Amino acid sequence: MSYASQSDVQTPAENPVTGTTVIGSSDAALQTESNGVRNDWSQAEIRALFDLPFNDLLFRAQAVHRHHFDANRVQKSRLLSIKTGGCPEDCKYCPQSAHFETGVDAEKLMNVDAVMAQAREAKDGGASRFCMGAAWRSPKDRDMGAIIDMVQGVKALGMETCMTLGMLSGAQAARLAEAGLDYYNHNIDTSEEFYGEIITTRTYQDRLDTLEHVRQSGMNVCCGGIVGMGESRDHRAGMLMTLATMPKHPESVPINMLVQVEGTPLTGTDQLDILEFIRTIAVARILMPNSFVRLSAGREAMTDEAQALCFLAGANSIFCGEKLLTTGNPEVDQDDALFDRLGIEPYEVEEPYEAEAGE
Ligand code: SAM
Ligand code: DTB
Ligand code: SF4
Repeated sequence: MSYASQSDVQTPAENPVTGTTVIGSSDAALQTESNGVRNDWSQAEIRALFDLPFNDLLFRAQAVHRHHFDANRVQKSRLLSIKTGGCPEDCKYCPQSAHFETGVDAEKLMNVDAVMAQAREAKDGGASRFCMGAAWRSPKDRDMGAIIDMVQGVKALGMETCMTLGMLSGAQAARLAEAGLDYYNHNIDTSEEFYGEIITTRTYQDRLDTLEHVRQSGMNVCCGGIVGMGESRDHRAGMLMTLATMPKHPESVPINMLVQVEGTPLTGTDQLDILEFIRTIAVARILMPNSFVRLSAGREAMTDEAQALCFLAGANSIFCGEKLLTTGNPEVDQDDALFDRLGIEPYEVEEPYEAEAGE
């Protein structure tokens, strides 16, 4: 059934993620698709969503979004690079890889006090989650003590914690979960078919193995990817299919627009049409209706209008603060002004995700 024919009658529904009552549609297809989260999407179905007329796709994504979330709320996370540069991996998009001359110098792991000072600042700036990133292939056991102190310290401030440290063993994931880490970010980055064009120092299966360790540990999974790396629409559909066919969808799905950094092999790649980026957000929203879809890297180069369309397409999370890990992000005042103009309120602290059985 087409959503274009949906009735105007709206019924309040309980949002499974935020617990708030939202206005949803009474349309039968929407109820089925959005309440019974699906994990069996096919490549053809996903490609058909991408191929919809833009207005139909956005209408449909917004309908799904409203059924699950307050459409006027966006979650804010703050990023900090706790260990910058000198990474042994060769990800062609990344300014922190030691394989490329990008002007990003290798630094040591920050000390816990310095991280805490940044976390306090992030909290004062309205972030509800603090995400700490390290340019590692995987953490060394000798670093785990400091990492755990950071998790516990930031949690004590009343913020949610997220880390992205590279590949984890099952034992490392269990240790982080035990320390109270709320989210682990580990992106699949692109489709399995395109992966080898972008990274040669690890495999797609390595990524999936770590994601499985994180899932088994009980932590929330934050997993998404990058678009604008020269991939095809089928590759974008394939990336979303991997995410949307996981036995349980990632609770958080960052969609990054490639930030082209001088010195990385992907500099000079044809810019992806911003409307195609917005389509990717919309399709992610339809496929994973209970997940927070994060409009991640690339916002600095986007107009306010493009970002507004991303929110209309179902993005409901951003990184706030002038810096991502090593590259720029919009000024806080600029984001506040945009939220005001759009009537968007930030989530204070995101409610824990409570997935239903079978998701
Ligand atoms: N080293 C860890 C890893 O790769 O999992 C954690 C840090 S890594 C920088 C985290 C993510 O940042 C990558 O998976 C990628 O999706 C994203 N990223 C890195 N460089 C980027 C760029 N230039 N543009 C957009 N996203 C980027
Ligand atoms: C994610 O998906 N995007 C963030 C976060 N997870 C760690 C990182 C974006 C990095 C952009 C390039 C940089 O600033 O170095
Ligand atoms: Fe290293 Fe992560 Fe950058 Fe790849 S994306 S080079 S693993 S920091």
